[in-house]
Amino acid sequence: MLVSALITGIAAVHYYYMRDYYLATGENPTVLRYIDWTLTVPLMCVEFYLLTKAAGASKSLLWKLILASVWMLVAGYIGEAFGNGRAGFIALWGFLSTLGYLYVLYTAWFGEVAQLAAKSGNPSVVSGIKALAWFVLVGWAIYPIGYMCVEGGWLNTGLGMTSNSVDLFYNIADAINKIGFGLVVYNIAVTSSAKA
Ligand SMILES: *C/C=C(C)/C=C/C=C(C)/C=C/C1=C(C)CCCC1(C)C
Repeated sequence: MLVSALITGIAAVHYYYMRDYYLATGENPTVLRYIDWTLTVPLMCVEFYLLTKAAGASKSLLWKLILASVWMLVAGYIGEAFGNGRAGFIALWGFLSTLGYLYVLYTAWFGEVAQLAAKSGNPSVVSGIKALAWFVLVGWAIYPIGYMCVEGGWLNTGLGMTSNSVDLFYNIADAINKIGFGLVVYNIAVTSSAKA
């Protein structure tokens, strides 16, 4: 619960900064956005680790998840900040970023996290990890949609989406995922403590 509070708290502070930045410049707050994600997404990996720790999750699992998610964000930042409308560059870094995403997605659905959840023998951990895995599959997939709206991105050139849509998608996705993760973790905490 503490980690969930940190995630939403850190995001809240960054949203105030992002609002000020947007009002002052009229530009997308890309740097602030990625600073926020670089703190909050690894904390989501910490949640996966803590929830499966009793079933034997190792530190190396935690580091693999953190590394994959930071790779995803660094590659995405490079594509977004230095793309300058170049379609090939943006697609390449978007692809490289997606590799990190797929690693987290795989681990949550079929890999170590899923296996440890099954091993835990705790039904609220099993269903909670499944719910988080759904968030990673559906909620996290909104971000690449936003990314593809940047100038030179596939949805920008293909469907005429503007770079304003980037922030719209990112804002919606942040609300869904950060609050969603928090509610799932809260539910696990409440149902597990009721049984204990
Ligand atoms: C609270 C913030 C969260 C959960 C942020 C998640 C961000 C992503 C899942 C971003 C993914 C990206 C790709 C998979 C490819 C294109 C570049 C990114 C960084 C937007």
